[in-house]
Amino acid sequence: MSEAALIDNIIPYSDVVKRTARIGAEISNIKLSGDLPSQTIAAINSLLLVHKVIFFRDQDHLDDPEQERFAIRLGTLVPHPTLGTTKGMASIIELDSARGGSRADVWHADGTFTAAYPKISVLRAIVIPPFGGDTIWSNTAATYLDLPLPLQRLADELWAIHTNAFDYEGTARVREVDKKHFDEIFTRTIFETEHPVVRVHPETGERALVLGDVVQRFVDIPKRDGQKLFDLLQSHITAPENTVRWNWKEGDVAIWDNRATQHYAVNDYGDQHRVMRRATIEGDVPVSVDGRSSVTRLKVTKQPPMEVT
Ligand SMILES: O=C(O)CCC(=O)C(=O)O
Ligand SMILES: [Fe+2]
Repeated sequence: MSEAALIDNIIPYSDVVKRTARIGAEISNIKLSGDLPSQTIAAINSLLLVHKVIFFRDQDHLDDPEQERFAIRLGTLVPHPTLGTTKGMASIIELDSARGGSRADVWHADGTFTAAYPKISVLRAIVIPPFGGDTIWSNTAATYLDLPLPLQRLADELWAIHTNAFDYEGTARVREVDKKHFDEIFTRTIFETEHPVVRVHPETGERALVLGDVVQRFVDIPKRDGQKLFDLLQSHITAPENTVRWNWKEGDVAIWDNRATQHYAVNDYGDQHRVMRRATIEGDVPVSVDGRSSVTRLKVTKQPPMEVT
């Protein structure tokens, strides 16, 4: 049976509504849980591979344990490499706007400063402000396909170094509380990882760009040329035609294929309260077009701050 037929048997086409031509679909009439039949999980995975990010409204029945019971059906849960997890959970992190490090207003795929970065993230809206606070995703496989052939060839050959100690203040709207969180928690261990700029997706075989604001530089390319190349390629990723924007309601769940997307949480809700919880699924080490794998070059845990006497 083809994948399309599989989906239609389990999740009717009428319950899948595309949000844009290139990325995003809303799926209705499914109650996410750890108890879904395996055919439904397989259909969700197929929809994810096609649409890159899928949205489910009205999932208010989920709590943290049930979010993880569902997420674990898609793979192995992993803690965040520096943030750890919410107490008692295998992977869930909480992003609470009142606290530092909660505003992901940089273009990124999750955890690309590590080699085997997550393959899927499952994000649940807990508290949503009356205005603002949307999230935008881009399809990095469609972006690659849409590049002119000579730029595809150039990208195929490039490698980039991703680090969590990136230029955060130069990229995002950073509050004092965010800076403190970045210095003391997010970068408590500093990673530098070399990824191919084009990875071959392990399930679909598609070529997808691996970039984002955590890129520090390209391998063997001087800084100034590298910045221009980065701006050129990243600007195709963030082109509106390659993106979908989701206006959250409390109880919504978004699931994205982190191997073929980037995302950006729009920081336009001021001091209003916004809380999200994310479960994360382990990924595999990216492989380039010519069959080489990503490598972590640096992993250093900072010394605890010196005590002032
Ligand atoms: O707050 C959001 O909408 C997205 C946050 C984010 O980047 C993530 O959960 O990976
Ligand atoms: Fe993220």
